[in-house]
Amino acid sequence: MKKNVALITGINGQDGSYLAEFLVSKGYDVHGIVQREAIEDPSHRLVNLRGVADKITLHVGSVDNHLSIYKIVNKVRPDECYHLAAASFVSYSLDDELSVLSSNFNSTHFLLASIKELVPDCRFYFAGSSEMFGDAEVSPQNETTRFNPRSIYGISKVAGHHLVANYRRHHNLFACTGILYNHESPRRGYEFVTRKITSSVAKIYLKQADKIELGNLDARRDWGYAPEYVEAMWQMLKCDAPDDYVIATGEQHSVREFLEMAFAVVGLDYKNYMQINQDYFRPDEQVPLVGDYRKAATRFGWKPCRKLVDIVHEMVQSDIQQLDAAR
Ligand code: F7E
Repeated sequence: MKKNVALITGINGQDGSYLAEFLVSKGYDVHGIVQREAIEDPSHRLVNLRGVADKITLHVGSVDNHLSIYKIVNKVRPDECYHLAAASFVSYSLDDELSVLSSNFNSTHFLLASIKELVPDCRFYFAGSSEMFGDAEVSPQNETTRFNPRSIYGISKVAGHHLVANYRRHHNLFACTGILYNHESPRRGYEFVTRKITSSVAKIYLKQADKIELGNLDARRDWGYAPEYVEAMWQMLKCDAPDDYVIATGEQHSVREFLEMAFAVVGLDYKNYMQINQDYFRPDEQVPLVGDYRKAATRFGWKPCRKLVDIVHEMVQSDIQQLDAAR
């Protein structure tokens, strides 16, 4: 029997690598698009794909280049395409950020246009974000909540989402947006607050550092577990009809709570190591970003399982092991 073929952009990132592992376990023929630099420097840039490297096919290409995307889609002829690649760090400065807008929007457009032309039956997943709600007007947010983005990143995701909805309506593509809230794991990038904390705790514990600098400890987020969130992406594409879904835990925690949990893993008190740095502050949020995932639960039975305290534990332990192994 012919295997299902999946194409993933951003395959070497946190979500892409978990999704690749998940789809391989489901018997898929998995293909991914990576930049030339990743192939040249696999020990750093393809590290997340270690477990499945010999079971997947990587294609060098640029999601910013229509011809490059078109050729890969034509070669792979996917049944499902997961568009995860994006400039994803959130900054509220509007200076020098236009490249985020054009690159995030164009890559989505190039993929959708290539799919429509070459493989119109291919099911398409677009990685939306809670940043689309931005300065949210209600809490928790669901699929009917008005978008009110406050960062170029959020604006780029709202624009991509509208593009997806247009291809669905006017070109009959099976295209979905997953509006994912923060989701963490040992593969999270070091620039995000959770990994910044767990990697610093590991360094402090191993006496390789003596402080951690953070911004607003009272900022709150809805933090889930990345491996569970990639399953929701796949489940969305398995539904009878395309639609958009909020994927979240419905619980909010502060950065301070995350810090406490992370230091508790190694039996230390964060107050002895903390330094506040105003550079990392962002404008205050009036209404917290917390997601209502009931539509996903009702339609395809998705629910978050892993508790934040267990996610934090896994991340700290993994960072300690990595530092230990490098000694
Ligand atoms: O910030 C606060 C910061 O950078 C979380 C991306 O995956 O999720 C992620 O975006 C919170 C914010 O993630 C520091 O102000 C305090 O309130 O980990 P973050 P994010 O901006 O929420 C969404 C859903 C995405 O789609 C994005 O792509 O933590 N915070 N002190 C700090 N944040 C950082 N980075 N560094 C600090 O020192």
